Amino acid sequence: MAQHFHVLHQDAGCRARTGLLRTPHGDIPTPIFMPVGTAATVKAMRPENLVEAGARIILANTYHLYLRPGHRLVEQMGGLHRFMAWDRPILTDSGGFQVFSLAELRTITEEGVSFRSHIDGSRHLLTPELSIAIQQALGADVIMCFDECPPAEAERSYVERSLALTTRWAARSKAALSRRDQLLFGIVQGGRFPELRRRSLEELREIGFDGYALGGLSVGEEKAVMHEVMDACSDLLPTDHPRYIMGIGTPEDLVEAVWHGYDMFDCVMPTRNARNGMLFSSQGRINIKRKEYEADQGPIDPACGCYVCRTYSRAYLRHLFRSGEILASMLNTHHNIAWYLNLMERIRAAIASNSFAAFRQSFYHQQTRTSE
Ligand code: PRF
Ligand code: ZN
Repeated sequence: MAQHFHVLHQDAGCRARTGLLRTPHGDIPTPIFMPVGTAATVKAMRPENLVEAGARIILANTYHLYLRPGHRLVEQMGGLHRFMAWDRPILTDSGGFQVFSLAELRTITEEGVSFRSHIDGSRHLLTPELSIAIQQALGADVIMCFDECPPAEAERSYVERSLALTTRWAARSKAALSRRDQLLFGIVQGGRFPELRRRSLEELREIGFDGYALGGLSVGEEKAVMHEVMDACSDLLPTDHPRYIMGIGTPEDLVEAVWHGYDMFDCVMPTRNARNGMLFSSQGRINIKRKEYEADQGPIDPACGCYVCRTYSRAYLRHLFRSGEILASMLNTHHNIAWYLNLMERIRAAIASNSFAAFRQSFYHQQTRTSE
């Protein structure tokens, strides 16, 4: 039994479970959603707003913080928690995804990935050892192995070689670890091929990690493929370790992933969409710039008890957004994060009462409204 994770309750009717993840900065109830704070800030949110919105753990990115302001500077400033004035848990991603989605002129070798910064064009070589050194300097509670995330359309032979490389990088990531207080998670790759996913997972379990993540999902594949991969890995994942799906997703994705037995999630969707005026509600998505909200005195979501819904009308939020006001991003982000975290709370309550399968059914019926 892993000391840092406990399953609290296994739903009697499906694979969903609640759990508790212990970290140096406190315990986290699972299933949990982690708002994304790429550059040591969840855009438009002060830490106290995050706490008010119910955030228990946030995610930050190795790739961005290494390039700017530099991990040694963050370390000198007392580490990431002190630097950004957030004293709850943080998870850092390894850079193994951002380097593929953002960097220019990438070359992958056994050693690592050499690339040019998307900020100033400077050349760098990111390796498993450097990724771990950066993540140790930043000092997050949970850190990730350095991996290769192949594109959704990559052919089988490529994915097969790629996952073998990811396994070797995972072993090097673990060997590079010198701090004992951080949890290290392995990342399962293998693309859309269930048998490659299983191979990747078996190889990672052989090495042994504090938690296991599914990478390479939500990169443009069909939903059915994503569900098939979640399903294929579910049985092979150790039940007494946390299971994290990286970079998902929509509220529907989260419900589906929990149903398959996964515990941790992150996605830019609630924060990024908020800045574009797309708001979540219990009746589906709302596009706040639409004319229909011009004189709407109601809150974004009558079923949401967040600060924004308690205080402001749709009419005011529409006005702020159309005027390009900074406050629009702040309030919209606050609501979307609170809404996502409230969804996770309702998910945990449903599991605790063995009624998650019913919750899932009624959730699909409710989320009917779509935004355009
Ligand atoms: N690897 C890493 N981070 C990630 C991903 C991945 O495959 C994804 C894919 N959805 C998001 N973030 N290291
Ligand atoms: Zn709200």
